Amino acid sequence: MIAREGSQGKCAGTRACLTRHAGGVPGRRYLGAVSNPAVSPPPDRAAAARAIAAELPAGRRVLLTTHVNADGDGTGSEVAMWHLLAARGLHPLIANPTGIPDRFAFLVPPGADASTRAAREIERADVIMVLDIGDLGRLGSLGPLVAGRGVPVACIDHHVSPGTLPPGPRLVAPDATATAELVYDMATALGWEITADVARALYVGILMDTGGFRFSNTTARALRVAAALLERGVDPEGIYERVYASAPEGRVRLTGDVLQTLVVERELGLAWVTVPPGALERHDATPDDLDGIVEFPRSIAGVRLALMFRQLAGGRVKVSLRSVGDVNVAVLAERLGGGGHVKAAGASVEGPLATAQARVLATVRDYLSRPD
Ligand SMILES: [Mn+2]
Repeated sequence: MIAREGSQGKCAGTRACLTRHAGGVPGRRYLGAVSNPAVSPPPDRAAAARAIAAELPAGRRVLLTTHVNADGDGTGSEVAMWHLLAARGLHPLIANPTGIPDRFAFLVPPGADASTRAAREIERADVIMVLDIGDLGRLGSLGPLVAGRGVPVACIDHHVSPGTLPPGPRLVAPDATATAELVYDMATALGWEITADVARALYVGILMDTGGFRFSNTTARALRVAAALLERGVDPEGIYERVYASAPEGRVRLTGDVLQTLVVERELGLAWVTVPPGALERHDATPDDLDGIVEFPRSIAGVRLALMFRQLAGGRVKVSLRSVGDVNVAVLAERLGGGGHVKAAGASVEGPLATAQARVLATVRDYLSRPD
């Protein structure tokens, strides 16, 4: 399923290699070195990076956060930024509204994750940096605390969103493959060294947001950035094993339960699944274990739009939307009060489950029969 590289560049991970490539000039060739220099950032991203860096003199306490149910991109971007800032004499801490999923725990340095005391750390922060989301609403219980804090709130993100965060510098580019790509751009624009730890975290972000380099956001540039990260010491097979092939038994059994609910409407190219009530608890699973299940209905021949429904604790219903071809789920999600990307989006709609499902299905059937 996932292409694996059998060998790495011959200087990967060595100190000499890291020194030689740090801040490398595009196009320059190094005698005796693999010739894949840093991928240079576009001017607008470089300018945005400098505006964020202006808020980051040494000594500041920087609180890093991401959306509820952090994914590989949110976590990888936070961890990479933690290393980058710590190396520059700042005091970064990660504080998320929900815990970091187990499968990404190997990325997190000891003491870096303060999510269990997030509220207290928000009070102590000089700067807040929100990664992989631009909306207060997706910060869960931390949203009001961030909104009321009164310190600069920097944002690095690649989502299409209304951007409801408090004022602060922004590095937002919906055309970026992943937030991790933007963190890479920020580091290269500022000449900050991409160490092996930074590279590994950023690679996980790009890998997960492209579904293992398969989705439509797998751009040539994303692959160039991934190649540059490999040259800084990333072990692709080791990372594949950690994030894709270390599933708890419950995740596989949960997948089985969810797929039992599959409904397909062939005429419209529509397919959906529903997380059965109590399934997460039954399999000792977390919302992270649902990641990727919607790819199964999407993988059916002729399906253009796949949905997954899940009842949330607060009574609302989360719907995940994935599309094939020209179906734009960013537009659909917006009609439902959510947002996201052209081929992957989500919304939280009013429950209960049956009502939400009926409303969402009416909206998407209408869209699929009359696309504009
Ligand atoms: Mn992302």
